Amino acid sequence: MDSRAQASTICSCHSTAIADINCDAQTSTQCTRMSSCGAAGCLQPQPASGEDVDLGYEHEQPDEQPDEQQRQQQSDEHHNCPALKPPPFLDSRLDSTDTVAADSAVKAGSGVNLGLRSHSAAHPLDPLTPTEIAVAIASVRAEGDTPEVRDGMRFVEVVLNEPGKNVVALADSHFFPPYQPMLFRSKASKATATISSLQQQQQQQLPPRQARLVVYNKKTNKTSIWLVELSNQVLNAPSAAHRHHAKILSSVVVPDVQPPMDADEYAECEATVKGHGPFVEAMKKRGIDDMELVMVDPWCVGYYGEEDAPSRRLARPLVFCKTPGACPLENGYARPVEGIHVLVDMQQMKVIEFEDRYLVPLPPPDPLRNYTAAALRGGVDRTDIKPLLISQPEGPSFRVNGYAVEWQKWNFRVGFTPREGLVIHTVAYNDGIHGRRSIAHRLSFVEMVVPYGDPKDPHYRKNAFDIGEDGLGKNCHSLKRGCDCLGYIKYFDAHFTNFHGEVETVKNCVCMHEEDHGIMWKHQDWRTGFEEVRRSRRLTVSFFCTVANYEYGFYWHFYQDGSMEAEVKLTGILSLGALKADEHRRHGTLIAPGLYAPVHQHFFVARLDMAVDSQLGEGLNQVVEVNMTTEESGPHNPHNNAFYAKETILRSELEAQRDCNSRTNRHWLVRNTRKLNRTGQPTGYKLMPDSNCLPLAGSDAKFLRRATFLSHNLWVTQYNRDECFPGGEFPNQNPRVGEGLATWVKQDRRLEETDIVLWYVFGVTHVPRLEDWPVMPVEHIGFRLKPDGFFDCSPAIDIPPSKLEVVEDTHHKEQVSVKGVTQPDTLIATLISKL
Ligand SMILES: [Cu+2]
Repeated sequence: MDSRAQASTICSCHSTAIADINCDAQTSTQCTRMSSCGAAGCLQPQPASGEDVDLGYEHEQPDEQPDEQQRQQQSDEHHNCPALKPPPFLDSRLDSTDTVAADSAVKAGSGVNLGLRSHSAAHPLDPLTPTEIAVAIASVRAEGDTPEVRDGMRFVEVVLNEPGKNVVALADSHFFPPYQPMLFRSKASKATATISSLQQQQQQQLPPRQARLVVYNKKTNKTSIWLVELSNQVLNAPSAAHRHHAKILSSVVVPDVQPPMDADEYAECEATVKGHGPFVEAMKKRGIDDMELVMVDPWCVGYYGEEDAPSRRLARPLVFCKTPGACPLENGYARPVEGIHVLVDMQQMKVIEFEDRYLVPLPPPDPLRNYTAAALRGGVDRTDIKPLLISQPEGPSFRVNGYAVEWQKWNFRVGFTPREGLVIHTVAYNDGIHGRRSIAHRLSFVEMVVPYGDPKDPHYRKNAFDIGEDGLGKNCHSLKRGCDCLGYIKYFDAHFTNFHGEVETVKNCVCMHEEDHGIMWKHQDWRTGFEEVRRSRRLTVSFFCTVANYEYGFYWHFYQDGSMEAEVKLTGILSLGALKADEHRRHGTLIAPGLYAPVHQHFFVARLDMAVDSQLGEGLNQVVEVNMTTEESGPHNPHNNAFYAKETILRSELEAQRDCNSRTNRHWLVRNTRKLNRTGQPTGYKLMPDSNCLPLAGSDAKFLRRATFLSHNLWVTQYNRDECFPGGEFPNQNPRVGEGLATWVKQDRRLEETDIVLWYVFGVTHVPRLEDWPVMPVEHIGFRLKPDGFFDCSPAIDIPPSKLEVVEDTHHKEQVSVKGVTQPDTLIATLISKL
């Protein structure tokens, strides 16, 4: 919940500006969202800078990059600030908000060229453009039978209806010519093309893009799903009126569901509760007269019984109160208001239940509650941090073309949805003479659950499904270079609908950059002192979101040894309760006098649609569980030292419900069933768990009805394009037990050689610490995907040696060397001279 309120953000790195703020003054804020349409229903699509609405894939694009002069012109057109010019090999559609290094000596053509074609048309996996979103919304709205129906439409989600894998493969045959030769279009020119080759081209044209809309009707309380075809002709129509008529492919009312809540609803709910007479009286009883100090955080009600049925759209807010006379940037979560029961009908937008049940004094203002810079926090910031600058004078080693990314030998596409946030599509590795080898079709986070362990009201009701009830993508942040990200950054924007059908853009919400990552490999010959060492570098793609009091950062790291890592960074503010003076609860941690943080868990579900050495959709993968096993004592193990990696094929979906086991170093391999490496073993990638846990709530806990997928750490399913969200698409107030993953696997589909989807469930049990207050230092959790027999030797062997660095300080310059170690060049020269 939250960001709720399109809450404006102030970056803490703007310390100068903030330090100048008088706490009594109204602070200025920066809105991170920009609407391209002023009023509900108004169709004024504003194409993004450089946005190309030409969806005709039939145009052959030139292989060559534009010449230097053209590149310079393009760059100048898009960049008013000379210091912010991108290197010319970067996407020419970069706009002025793309932050790039100010290094002047950027060489054209540096970076690796894997044959990625430049293109101006959208790839079928590109997220919807603002124009496409606006056209889809206008078309659906126009379908409303009456003005009342049209007025009641609220647009929960408008996303690309992702095409089938065959369509993606066809498109990739254009973007990555060596990959799919059988689909690669004939290169014959139109002038000389034969009739058959023209027919072939026609057949190979990609289908029009489609949008999928989730629409909630506030008047009827009905939820519907729409599919709209976005034809080229409509998007290029001369007037807005014509653009209303995109083709409606289907519309279905989904019974018995409540779609995710929206920031607009949260803001309205807060205002409604603060205007409710009995609530105002209850606040007065607690000494609160100024409703401006009150914070109302709506939480979804979950499903505990028929009273929570989705025939009503419900929220149970939590209430907090800031301190009178304190700074407007005060941490308001430090003073929870206990004992008030409020139930809000979010459709009618009115309080339908209110009860002032008991009185707990507000915690006294905690002097350690704030997290602003020193002047406002009332503390002292440390002063001994020297500048640390990331310098990439030749630019980055990645290349970007639209949403396609190449880095070193990796290539993939960036996607973004309001629900999942960042999506990584079509991950592949360029493996020399073996060509472009596929690893995964689609990677994303598809559900979260955060259950709390305190049995008392209101905490027992806190079981947030942050993806299905709210959405990670639509709560994302605009990131800022120097604060959120360091170095040479490529940012991607995200375009959404808001609740009223207006298109909003969050600039710079996905950050991509390179990071030094310490040592990749190293060996020193102890006899000669000869040493080889290579530094590791990783490419990091990430986004951050705020869900009520918490922040989550989602990172995908790509390494030079063929590994990938998924990492979640948890930070933000604890969800707190107030205690009476003499009260103690064992279900949490006392943070400050009267202030208490209940224990809880954070669970994440990653959906990994794998394609190891498979062409997309080919279905030649299987999953093998590996357990390190102690050899039985006997003639084969006379010294009792033997152990081995025991492999078990997970042959069906019911067999493939597995849990982590650190005692056996359990992990899972996704193997290609046909492709062998040089030792005759199947090629594969392994899923390596990090620390993990399972739910600590009793098996009869009500939230587990909706979260049956938490009962195992690993699930494996046969790919089905309709199976996307493990708790179903609408977990909010969901009365159905075990909907989603737990139901799908009852089919027990075969997994021995098929198109595999891994569902990895991982979590952290959070026993709050005093050190998590007032804002929690990042907690890390994640997993790795590592090649296992995929390559014939270390793919990191070809990383070149780094140059020795010259360290400069104010007194002297010296060459860095390690005492006792002969430099390689010197040693090699010596060895050669002895030959
Ligand atoms: Cu936590």
